[in-house]
Amino acid sequence: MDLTLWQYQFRIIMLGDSTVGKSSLLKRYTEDLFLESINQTVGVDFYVSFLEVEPGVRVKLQFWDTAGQERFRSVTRSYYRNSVGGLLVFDMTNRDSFDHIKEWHDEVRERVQPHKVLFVLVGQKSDRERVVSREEAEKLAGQLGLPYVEASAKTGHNVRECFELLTRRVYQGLLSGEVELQEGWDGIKCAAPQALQFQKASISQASTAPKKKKCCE
Ligand SMILES: Nc1nc2c(ncn2[C@@H]2O[C@H](COP(=O)(O)OP(=O)(O)O)[C@@H](O)[C@H]2O)c(=O)[nH]1
Ligand SMILES: [Mg+2]
Repeated sequence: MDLTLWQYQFRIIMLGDSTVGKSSLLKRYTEDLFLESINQTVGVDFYVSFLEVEPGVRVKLQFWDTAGQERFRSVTRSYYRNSVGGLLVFDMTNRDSFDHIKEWHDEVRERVQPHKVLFVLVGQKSDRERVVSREEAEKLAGQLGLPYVEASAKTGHNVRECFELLTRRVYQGLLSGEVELQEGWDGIKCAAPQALQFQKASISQASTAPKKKKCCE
């Protein structure tokens, strides 16, 4: 597979308290590595990976990882702004990190307006003894309207599922019109801008908006 070929690019952000294992999840997913003492992220880290969401439709995933500003609750607006997907991560062995999920969720939603970010809730460190039960995590996920996955960057359990679920959710959101390609916003990019222009023109001429919006056909 030629990895330089992609139809869409989604920008994804990692959210949640410091030390919940955001960088470890990314490292496990993109490099299949786990480090017991992972370096504190310095600057904003970028990771890239590719996923085929349906036959012939390849998505380039661009991940942004915080530079440890989350420790001081000082993540800047520019970090959120151009993102279409977010993994909301808490540590199942750390109740505070779970209690802060709603704040992360609300803060991001508020800051990205008028755009929308789609989330998946992740309970991390499933290899360790938990203090947050599956029931309460599922209840919160239900209240926020998000899917919930329990994972471990250490063992690799469900790591792929978290990222693939989020990617497919964004892709479905794109097809249904829940999220849209927009000029001047980098949350979603399309590899063929001319096709996008053409599609926009045909949508504005059509009396009813099509249900499926694909720019690369
Ligand atoms: N037991 C266990 N430890 C983990 C897991 N994920 C991360 N860690 C450890 O938790 C600490 C913080 O991880 P890090 O990825 O830097 O968290 P971040 O601050 O959210 O990016 C590191 O010492 C990791 O080795 C996991 O799934 N299980
Ligand atoms: Mg980190």
